[in-house]
Amino acid sequence: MPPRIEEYETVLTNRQKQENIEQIQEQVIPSAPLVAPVKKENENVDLPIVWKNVAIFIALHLGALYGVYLCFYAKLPTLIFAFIMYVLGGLGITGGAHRLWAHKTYKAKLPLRIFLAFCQSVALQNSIFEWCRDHRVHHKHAETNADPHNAKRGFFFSHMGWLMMRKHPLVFEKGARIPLDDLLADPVVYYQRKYYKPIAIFCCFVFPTIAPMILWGESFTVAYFVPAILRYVWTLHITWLVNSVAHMWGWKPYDKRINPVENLFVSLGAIGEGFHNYHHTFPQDYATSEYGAAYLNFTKGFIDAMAFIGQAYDRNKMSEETVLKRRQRTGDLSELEHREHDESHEHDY
Ligand code: ST9
Ligand code: ZN
Ligand code: ZN
Repeated sequence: MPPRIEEYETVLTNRQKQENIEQIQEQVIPSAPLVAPVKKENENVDLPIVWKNVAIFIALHLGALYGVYLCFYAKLPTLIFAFIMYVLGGLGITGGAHRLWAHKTYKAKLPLRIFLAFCQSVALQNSIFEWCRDHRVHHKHAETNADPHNAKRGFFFSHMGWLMMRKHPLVFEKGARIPLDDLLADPVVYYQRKYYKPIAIFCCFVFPTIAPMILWGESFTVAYFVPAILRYVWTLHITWLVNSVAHMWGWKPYDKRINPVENLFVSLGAIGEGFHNYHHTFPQDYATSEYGAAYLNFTKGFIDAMAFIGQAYDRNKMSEETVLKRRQRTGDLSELEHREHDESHEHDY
């Protein structure tokens, strides 16, 4: 039986409604997809800027500039103390958050873990837990949008821009699959995370300010702006260089297919963390480098000294043979060929 005239009308009105909706969608959002988009690993999405963080970083940098000026008026012990705080904060990041907790390249006894957690708090770079969570996602998904500081998004983003905007949805999605139970199983990591704000404010700002005032009578202004603010901003930039410069400019002797590079300048500042091509190739190596403490790797020297007094143990090191095989398989061999003719070089591959 043919459909009645009212049924035709209903069908027509529905069709018109659908066409209207599509027309409106095209006008309002010209390229609006009618189905949910599939997120690709390197697809860019606009993420909101976190203006509060922008303001904090501007204030910190202005304070650091004032700190540079005040260096000329600081007492010598204050300058030495500021340098020591930089190295301690650095060790908390390199020997603690990075090599001990994020990559489990060696084991440490409780006193050393407490010391490293104090140092990591001096550096104020988020709690050990949060630092390691971002860093593990960085290694697993390097140079994709799931990498919190994806170097493919440019120098500024990978250096510090990523801390001034919301994270890409893929960071949460892929990050949720990264195992982190081992971190919270360590009471040092657990309690540092639980009381992170007061701990970090005390270690990064209060302690470096009051110690020079009490111990050798430094003025509040100099103590606050030099060993606290200037030293903090300096340590941040040195750390960030590993994510920016050491993902862009340098050599790739171990794996030429990846972005991370060996950069001696970064290694010098980051007390041994600029051997980034090696580190991304062999993340389980406690030295994060083929080379020892004498070769711009202060952190390795520190861990070895801790092993000597029984505080560190089970240090993982790649064998020379494994490293050489990997270099031959995936490394940039142009450097190897060059070295074959250089008889004075330490490493004869
Ligand atoms: C800083 C860190 O500077 C620097 C790290 C550098 C790393 C370098 C590594 C290089 C190797 C080592 C070399 C060391 C050399 C050292 C040399 C020293 C001399 N996975 O983050 P939220 C979830 S910090 C899974 O707020 P938004 C999670 O549920 C400087 N899930 O995202 C989380 O909740 P909760 C001081 C994840 O809202 C929730 O999402 N700090 C992951 O997009 C929300 O997380 C700052 O400047 C993940 N990876 O905000 C800014 N991530 O935490 C601090 C998140 O409760 N950060 N989730 O579990 C912020 O303000 C915000 O994170 C944001 C993003 C605005 C950046
Ligand atoms: Zn790492
Ligand atoms: Zn990296």
